[in-house]
Amino acid sequence: MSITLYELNPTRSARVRWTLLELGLPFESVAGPEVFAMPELAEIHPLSKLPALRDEGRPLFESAAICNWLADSHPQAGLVAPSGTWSRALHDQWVAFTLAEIEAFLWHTARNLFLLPEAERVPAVYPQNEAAAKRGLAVLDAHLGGRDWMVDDRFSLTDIFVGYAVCWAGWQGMTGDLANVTAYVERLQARPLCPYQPAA
Ligand SMILES: N[C@@H](CCC(=O)N[C@@H](CS)C(=O)NCC(=O)O)C(=O)O
Repeated sequence: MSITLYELNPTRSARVRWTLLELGLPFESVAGPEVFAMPELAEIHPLSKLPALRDEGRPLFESAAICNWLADSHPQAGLVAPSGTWSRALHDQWVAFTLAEIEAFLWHTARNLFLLPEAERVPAVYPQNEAAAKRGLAVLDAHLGGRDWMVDDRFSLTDIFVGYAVCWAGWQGMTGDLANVTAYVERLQARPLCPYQPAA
């Protein structure tokens, strides 16, 4: 078995790192800012983004696709419910919700904060994106009232996935008034294999 993860902390590659660690899978890490310029990354990801993975030589990109593949192909670990179950539908629901209703807005702000050339940045999008991300975060806060974890009230891949976006929002100072989300982040970061950093 051979798995190579192209990564850079604290990008979304942290989701894949945590999934691999929870599954107990050995992997080679190709890490650092220089990864973005590597031809071998461009051979996996058409936009040379992270994370990217090779599994037995096969290329895969997008954190959701990679994490689902790793958990699905090691079902004995029970990290995600099998396809065709209601629990899996809920996992898919929260992954899609996180990407569409929270992470897209965090990413749009990040692009305008430091990725785009200065002349192309539009600071006017920050408050709009923050308001939109907070609507999604409020949904998670309500869902987490009275439960510790996102699906079936047990830690799963859903928490690795959703947890990254919630931590990212925390790094941006957006979660201070959300008590359930704040407690959830503390639970996530208390897990021994969690690679998500506490907010500065
Ligand atoms: N939807 C993708 C996001 C990929 C992505 O945008 N990754 C960022 C790091 S978090 C990146 O590689 N940025 C470099 C760039 O945009 O050129 C995923 O979840 O894997």
